[in-house]
Order: sequence, then structure tokens, then C-alpha cells
Amino acid sequence: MFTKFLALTAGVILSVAGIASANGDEPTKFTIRIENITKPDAFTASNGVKWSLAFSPGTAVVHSENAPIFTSGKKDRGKGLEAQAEDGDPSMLAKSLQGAKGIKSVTVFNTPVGASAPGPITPGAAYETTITAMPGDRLSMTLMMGQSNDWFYAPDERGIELFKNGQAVSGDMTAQIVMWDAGTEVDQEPGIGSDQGPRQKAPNTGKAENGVVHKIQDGKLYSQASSVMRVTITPAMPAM
Ligand SMILES: [Ca+2]
Ligand SMILES: [Ca+2]
Repeated sequence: MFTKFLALTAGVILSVAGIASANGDEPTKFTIRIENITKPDAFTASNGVKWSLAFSPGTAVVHSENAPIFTSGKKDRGKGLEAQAEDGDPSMLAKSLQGAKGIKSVTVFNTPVGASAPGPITPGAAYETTITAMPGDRLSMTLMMGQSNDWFYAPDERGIELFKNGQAVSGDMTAQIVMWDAGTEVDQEPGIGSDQGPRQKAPNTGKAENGVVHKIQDGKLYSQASSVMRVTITPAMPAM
């Protein structure tokens, strides 16, 4: 009886240890892919000018804190989100997040797949980056809506859950991405505004908005991330 009990206990412990390790006791590596699924000249401005939508370089942030980058309904924190949203430059944001409370890692993605130099992803192009995370970690990411004054795509401020019940998530996460207005620059019509990324004379040019970070829900195609991009998360298979 005693021997049988011991054997049973050992068996249970072994199997629990096995599950824990397969579920991410070890850090899990994820590949994040962001594709621009729009077509060239897909949009037409009110003056008849056709324009293409591109997305800027951005950041991928692994964190355990909620809202590491912004809070919906609050003013921009002045830590670099403005340059990300207005000029497509994630470097200041990445620098300020590095080592901040609850931040596990900060990655900048700036070079399209197959390109040799940093630049935006134009229609059909993609960024790919890898991150490492443990159960409980979440992913926030930012990239600029390239034809805007201060609009950016990002998940809800809490970020994307990278694990569910200890299991790494996998697949298309675009439904969790939202288009936000950083509240830092007054909006002009997308695609033709003189102070927007592709046309402004210098970075940080445009009328200050003094507003708050808020979602844009105007029913436009580019405001719905799933209409213009695809974000896929693929965990590496655990080593057997
Ligand atoms: Ca704005
Ligand atoms: Ca501007």
C-alpha cells in the first residue's frame, strides 16, 4: 500500500513538472508579423488625389504592467509617443520605456522584410520582429498611420495577452488592434494634409492639439486595423 502511494505521488509530480515546462516555464519566443494589406492608391481624398497608406517603424513592448505606453482619455505622457504618432519615429518612446517599471523588453522594428534599410511598410510590405515572454506577460505595440498628423495603431492600453491558461497564444491578433489619435496634433484630412508625415517640412510640425489619447471610430477603412493590416503572432514550438 505504502509503495503504491509513493509510486503514484512520483508519477503525479513528474507529470505536473512536464506540463509546467511545456506551458512556458521557460521563456517562449514569438515572431510578430505586421503586414500592410492595402493596395497602392487605395484611397481618394476629397480633392480627388489618390493616396497610398503606409505604416511607420514602431515598437513591440513586452510588459507585465497595464498601460505602459498611454492611457485612453488621458494626455500623452511626453515620453516619445508623440514622435511615434506624428513622425513615425519610435526611438524616443523605445528609449524611455527601456528599463521602466513592469517593462520586460522593448524592441524597435524599422526595416521591412527583404529591405536593406529602415523605412515604412508600403502596401504589400511587412515588418517582422521576435520577442521573448513568460506566462503573464503582455504585448503592446505602436506604429504610425503614415498619412495622418498623430494617429497610431496599437492594441488596447493593457496590451495583447501572450498566454492564455499558461499556453502561448498563436495566430491572427489584428482584431485587438485599434487606431488611436495621440491628441498631440490637430488633424488634417488624411492623405493630403500639409503637416502630415510624408508632407510636413520637418518632424514635429503642425498645430498643437492639447487633447487626450483616444480611439478613432469614424467608420473609415483606415480606422479599422483589420481592413488595412494583419498582425500575426507565432510562438516557437517548445524544444522536445
Ligand atoms: Ca490629433
Ligand atoms: Ca506633423
